[in-house]
Amino acid sequence: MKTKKQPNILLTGTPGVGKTTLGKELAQRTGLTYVNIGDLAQEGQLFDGYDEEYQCPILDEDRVVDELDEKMSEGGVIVDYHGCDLFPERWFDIVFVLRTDNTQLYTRLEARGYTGKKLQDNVQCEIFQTIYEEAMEAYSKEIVHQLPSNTPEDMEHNLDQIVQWTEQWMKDHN
Ligand code: DAT
Repeated sequence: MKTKKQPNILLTGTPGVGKTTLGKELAQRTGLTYVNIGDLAQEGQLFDGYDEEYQCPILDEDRVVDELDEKMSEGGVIVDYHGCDLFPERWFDIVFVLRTDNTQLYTRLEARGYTGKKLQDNVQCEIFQTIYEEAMEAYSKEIVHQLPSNTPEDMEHNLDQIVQWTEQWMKDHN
């Protein structure tokens, strides 16, 4: 197996918790590559059908995994997705689940134009900590960390923590 010089990081959590904002800034600060799974699927049309209820295309998970597998084995990738059990466990060195208080999240998703069932289901997903539980099932518990993401101060603190972790990982592996 090839040894990686840079770690792979998964940023996951309910839509609206701040994965994209954090991931892009993290890429700037660490030099790692940011990959948004939604965008990747859109660009490659990696879809398999259409979800009428949520009015969105359904991700073709196998094709997404195939598309990224080689890049992941090289390391240095920050993956952003609102789910986590579709990826091979071996891909990630650490998993961060961003968490947002539900009133805060409601406001953010409403601003994004979510309404009705889509808005309610996403807020409920956060209340039931669905993605956190999915992450704890899919990955070794020691590598799964929750990060509060309510304020700009939280964002800055999270960035600092992950940058520090990344630097340490690279010292330990090079
Ligand atoms: P996601 O990629 O998880 O869907 P996002 O990065 O697009 O989320 O963020 C959604 C909105 O919330 C966006 O307007 C930025 C804002 N936001 C994200 N994290 C925040 C934080 N920690 N404090 C305040 N606002 C935040």
